[in-house]
Amino acid sequence: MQFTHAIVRPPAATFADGITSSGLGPPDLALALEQHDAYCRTLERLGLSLVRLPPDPALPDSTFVEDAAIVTGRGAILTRPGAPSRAGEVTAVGAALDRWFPELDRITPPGTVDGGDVCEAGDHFFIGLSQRTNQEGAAQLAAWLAARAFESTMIDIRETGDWRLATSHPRLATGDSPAMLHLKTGLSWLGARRLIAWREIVRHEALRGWDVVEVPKGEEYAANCIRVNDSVLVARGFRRTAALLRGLGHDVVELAMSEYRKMDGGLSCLSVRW
Ligand code: CIR
Repeated sequence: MQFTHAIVRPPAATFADGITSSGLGPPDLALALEQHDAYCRTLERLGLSLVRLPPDPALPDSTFVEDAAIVTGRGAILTRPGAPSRAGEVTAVGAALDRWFPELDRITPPGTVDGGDVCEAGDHFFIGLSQRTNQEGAAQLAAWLAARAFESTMIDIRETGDWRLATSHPRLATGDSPAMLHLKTGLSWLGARRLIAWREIVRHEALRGWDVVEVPKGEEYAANCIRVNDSVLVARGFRRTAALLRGLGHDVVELAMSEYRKMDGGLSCLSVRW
């Protein structure tokens, strides 16, 4: 769909206190703010009006607004983030969405869902079962989507998952690949039937029938890219991925993401788009 709006929230002074497993060291706040600013300007240049939430130092991960809500062309639902330290993030995102979506639904206990586990691909949604999104939350979301005539399939990315839906492919986080925090860490929609994915899930049965582009080895971080209207935003510094996408005809915009990567965040996490 054509996006017209996005919620964004700059990182707070406590950004470095957020959850991370990257081992890349603490983020530089000034640089993170600069990168956030460039991200916002790009969304505006692509035609989006921004709803800017103020930074909240009590919620160090709150710049990753994507995890707090799922917005579709047929309604919006607030999540229930899987990390307890992130539970409070939903309040401000919900208040911001209320103007456009007064009948906001929400994931309820014991369900948990992080927006980063929800990959919209037109009328189809891929839902990741992860350390953050549990079976109950995924089932609630699938029912909510079905009531709005969306289809969904689940992809289990838990290291110790039962792989019911992925009988013939290896577990994630083995070998030399990093672990997948959210489904969209390793899967993004590029428009029409095209997806980009980590090698580990390229052959997942939920992706059968889709045109799945494999992210070049060593450039896994770049799999978290976002299609925004007629462009695809890709993290800067992943030349093979950018060239691959350009070769497929995409208008690629590269954005510096180094400070967000240090906190396990990617391009999609920094906005809720509709
Ligand atoms: C977290 O671990 O929750 C944050 N530090 C990063 C969240 C990134 N969000 C996303 O991929 N949707």
